[in-house]
Amino acid sequence: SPKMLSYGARAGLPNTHPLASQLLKIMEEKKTNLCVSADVTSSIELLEIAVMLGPLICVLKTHVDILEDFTSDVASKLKELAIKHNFLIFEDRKFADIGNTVKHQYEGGLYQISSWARIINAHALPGPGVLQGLCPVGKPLGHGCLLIAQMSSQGSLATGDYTQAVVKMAEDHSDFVFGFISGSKISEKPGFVHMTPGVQMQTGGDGLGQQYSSPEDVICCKGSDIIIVGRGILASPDRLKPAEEYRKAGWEAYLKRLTG
Ligand code: 5IU
Repeated sequence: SPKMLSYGARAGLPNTHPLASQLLKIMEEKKTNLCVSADVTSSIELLEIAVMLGPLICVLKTHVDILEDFTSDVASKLKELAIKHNFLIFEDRKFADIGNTVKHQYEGGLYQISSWARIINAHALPGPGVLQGLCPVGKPLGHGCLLIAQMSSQGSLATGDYTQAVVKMAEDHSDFVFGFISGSKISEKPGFVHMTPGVQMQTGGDGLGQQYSSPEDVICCKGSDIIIVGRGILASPDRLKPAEEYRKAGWEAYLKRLTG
């Protein structure tokens, strides 16, 4: 298993993006590498998840466009909860258009994502123009972007040379890109943060292409930094208990990786 620097040590390196620094410090302080994917359709439920699980997570991942009742007030409340419980909000928007279009999608429309999400992600597929559109909106606000280098779904085309080209694009735009969505550690640069979706204690799939790995495998064997867990936590009637189990499993896998 890949032995590595601690989250805290990486936070203090000179080339670490300020948002990556903030995130790595949160992880160290709260002893959590858990990102909850709050894939719910009601705003009240989203806010309940943020209230209840806020203390256990480093990142809350949202899909704002699946909410049936979004208002700017929901975004304001989410921001308050993020400050109160010290987590970052990640809108999993997967920007994938030309620069001019993604610029509007990021700052405008119904959701005004740049006004409340500290983290967004983008596909590298359109080329660097996607970042040229997003960066002027997000960078002045201190936000950052993850590039999607691999996907957890079966038959994903984001593999091999494509993944390597994404790593290169991230390195060329490290003033705004601070990490990756990937299944494993794909960059040797310790300032980059790797976040991995498709995580459950019970491996297997969901029948719609999703493929699951365990926290231990993702953090300890694959060398990723953060586990992203949705239904592994949300499908349970008592979400607090599985969230604490995932936090503990992710953290113990990290400690195991640290000590080799
Ligand atoms: N997500 C993935 N795989 C990916 C990417 C994003 O599952 O490659 I990029 C999102 C989709 C969903 C969450 O919002 O992560 C995973 O949810 P479950 O843990 O419920 O499968």
